[in-house]
Amino acid sequence: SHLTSKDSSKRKRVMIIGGDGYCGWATALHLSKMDYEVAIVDNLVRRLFDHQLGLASLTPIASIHDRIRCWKSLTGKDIELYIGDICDFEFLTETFKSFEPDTVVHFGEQRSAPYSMIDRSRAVFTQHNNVIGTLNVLFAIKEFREDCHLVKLGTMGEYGTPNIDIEEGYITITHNGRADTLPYPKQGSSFYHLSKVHDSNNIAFTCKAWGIRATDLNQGVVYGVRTDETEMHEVLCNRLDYDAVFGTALNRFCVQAAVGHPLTVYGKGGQTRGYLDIRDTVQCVELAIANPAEPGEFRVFNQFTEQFSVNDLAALVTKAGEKIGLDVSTLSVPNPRVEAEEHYYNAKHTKLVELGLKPHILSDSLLDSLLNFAVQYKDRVDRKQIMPSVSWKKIGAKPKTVAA
Ligand code: NAD
Ligand code: USQ
Repeated sequence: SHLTSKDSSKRKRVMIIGGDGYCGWATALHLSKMDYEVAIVDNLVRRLFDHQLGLASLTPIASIHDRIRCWKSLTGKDIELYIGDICDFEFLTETFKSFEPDTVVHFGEQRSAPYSMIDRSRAVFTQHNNVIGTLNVLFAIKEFREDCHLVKLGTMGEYGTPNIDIEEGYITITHNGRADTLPYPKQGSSFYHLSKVHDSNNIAFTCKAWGIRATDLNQGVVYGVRTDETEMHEVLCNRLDYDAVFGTALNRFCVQAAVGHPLTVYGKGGQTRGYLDIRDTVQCVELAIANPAEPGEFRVFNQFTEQFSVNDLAALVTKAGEKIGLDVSTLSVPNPRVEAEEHYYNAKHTKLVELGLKPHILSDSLLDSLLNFAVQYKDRVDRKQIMPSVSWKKIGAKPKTVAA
């Protein structure tokens, strides 16, 4: 009825694209808990990749329908669900007209660098899915919801590993006596990371041309699995990827330690990246939503809390594993990627802290709990999925099956 009409309700309406995934599911529950009106948009393609590649999350994950029903029964809160592909503009139009979002949080992309380097068709899929999906979101905002704030998940990997400090989005350069503040140079090192660079360019342009308000969250590597909301019930449990295609560094090392597999350090192990706890992912996204960008503003935040090299992580997991009685060894794996293995790295990350982020820094207790979590599910681990099988140099034009 008009009494509960969407625009008159004071609760902010947040559409979470990719809300069935690792970051998106945790964020959807957190925002629902914080009394935002939440809708999930997802085409479940991530679950299909698992089937196609023969992979599975360490944790058993319930269907999105069961997840949402369970949340409703525990909290009384509704999460709306729209199943479909954002590359289909008619579908996206319907979701916008029906839900009328004040904020769109866009997690809905193919996010694995190795997946994008399997073969030509996966490289093309990744860039099409990510770039066209984001373009459609920009057009939907322009056409149907021009005041809607776009919170877009980018990646620290857009910057690469330059031999100077990494700023948050922009750098002021003086050249031949003139100065300007320009987009920070981008050097993605996979077709996936480059898809995010292309997205950033499209978003920046539409902020200028159409007055879109957008926040690009250049997130580092996420670790952990539990958040306050997902641990309320086993049906709400989040996914935890440990395989060589979708698993990320620290999560993989904890699962490897739990099953007695040597830690897979690629190359020299000096690769340094920004990392953050998934509990901080949900906090950062909430801060960005609560403090929106201005119309026409293209705001960039570097979303991570600490820097580690791969060797640092291996040492931390080795020490934490020993404490709970695991015998952890490390294996130097020939690097399947093309990347710097020893390099300077110093990236700014102050803007989210200025908005109030209280970081969960990587502690002994978190490592201990993540390791124990992995031990609890260790019978589900398929050891054949641990060693990398996708090579940046051997990427082929022909469709490849990735089997160990
Ligand atoms: P994920 O694969 O677990 O989740 C992505 C979700 O998006 C999936 O549920 C998938 O089905 C959905 N999706 C993909 N394409 C879609 C489309 N065309 N239409 C509708 N839904 C679609 O990934 P994640 O780890 O949760 O990452 C979420 C976002 O955060 C990604 O954009 C990723 O690049 C970014 N990010 C992730 C990490 C990390 O460490 N996991 C780090 C930095 C940035
Ligand atoms: N690495 C190892 N051993 C492993 C796995 C990874 O040495 O077993 C190394 C990689 O070579 C790389 C680094 O660890 O140098 C990080 O690799 P990763 O797989 O953890 O992360 P990455 O491929 O960069 O991608 C992940 C997410 C992606 C997100 C990105 C943030 O999958 O969606 O964008 O982290 S960032 O790294 O800041 O670009």
